[in-house]
Amino acid sequence: MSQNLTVAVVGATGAVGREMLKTLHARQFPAASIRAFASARSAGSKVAYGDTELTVEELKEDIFDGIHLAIFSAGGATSSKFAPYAAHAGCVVVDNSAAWRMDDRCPLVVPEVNAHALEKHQGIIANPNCSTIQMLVVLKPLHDVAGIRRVIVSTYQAVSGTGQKGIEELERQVRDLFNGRDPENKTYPYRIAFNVLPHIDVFLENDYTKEEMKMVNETVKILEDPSVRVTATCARVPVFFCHAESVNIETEKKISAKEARILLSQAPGVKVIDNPRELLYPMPAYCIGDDPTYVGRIREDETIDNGLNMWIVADNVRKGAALNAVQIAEELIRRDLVRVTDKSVFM
Ligand code: 25A
Ligand code: L14
Repeated sequence: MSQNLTVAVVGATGAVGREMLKTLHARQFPAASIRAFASARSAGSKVAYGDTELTVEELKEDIFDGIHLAIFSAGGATSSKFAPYAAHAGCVVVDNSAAWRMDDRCPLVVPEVNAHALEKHQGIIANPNCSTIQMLVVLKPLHDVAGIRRVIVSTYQAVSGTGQKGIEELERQVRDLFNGRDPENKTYPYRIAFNVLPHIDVFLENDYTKEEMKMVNETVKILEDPSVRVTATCARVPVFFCHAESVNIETEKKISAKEARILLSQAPGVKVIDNPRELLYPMPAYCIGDDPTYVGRIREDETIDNGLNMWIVADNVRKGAALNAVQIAEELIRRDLVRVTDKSVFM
């Protein structure tokens, strides 16, 4: 089957969509044909796929016949509207937006953590939030041996999390400030250049942001363990690529910092950079374009019996979005799951 696959990237002109095309090409994804879709305003423009260029087509309800697999990163509204048409046409969707993540019909998957959840898919598979993905790649091996009871996380998130328009906002504001011009706020409510915003996505009834509650709810769904309690503060920092996270965990069983370092150095998708004496720790500026999730600053929390602190960094556009989605697609092929059995589930 895989030799004859036609694959669509929806939102191909965006920051994540372009990275998806790069990732599919670099990993020699087994597709016979790749097609690029975006909104009407980009139709006819070109996007790079290896040494070749694809002409961007307009996304419409009826384009999914003959497409076997579609990877979406075009925002929640686009996914809500178009993913059901894809599934109805027998096309399996891997969706990067928040639209389907908490839907019981949709597996929410980090391949290193819960690839088995793909077996029950019904046509739409959700890619988790970028901050959740990198945290769980590191926490899963610790949870398996020590049983995580509580997580306190603070994030330092790059502007590329908001897509191309976030990248352009930081660039423009830095240029304006150096040229003595008043920077305009188009994408964020306040200036992001030389500032930190304790605000990502919208505020909810409970005064948390939606981004913070995604980390809480998605963690429970992915670990399949409602006993894991998470509390989060998500902040936007003036960094272009890579999210950083300060993570504190309390565990059922004691695990020393040394044991955690050994365990994590063998974990899939994780790279430990942790040598305080040599000033070695992960940082956003040095992780751009990399596949692994980096962890360092691992140390015991001296205020409780069983606790650890750590610092986690990953490229949000790669592992946080494009790479994780492509890994899901690869896993679907490996398990022979690129097919929709009940085409009316989402219609
Ligand atoms: O709605 P949400 O869920 O809040 O999500 C908002 C946005 O966040 C990004 C993504 O923006 C998303 O749209 N995003 C989501 N998850 C992310 C994650 N995990 C994430 N970003 C990082 N990490 P984006 O800019 O990356 O991509 C948006 C893509 O969606 C297409 N699109 C929008 N509405 C659509 C649609 N496609 C089909 N139907 C619709 N109704 C959108 O295409 C884009 O591909 P477009 O044509 O509307 O916009 C093209 C714009 O992209 C920029 N651009 C393109 N190429 C380049 C470029 N800029 C610089 N260099 C280039 N080579 C331009 O800004 C252009 O306007
Ligand atoms: O995937 O950083 O739910 O602005 C939505 C907004 C990811 C990050 C998601 C941001 C996101 C995001």
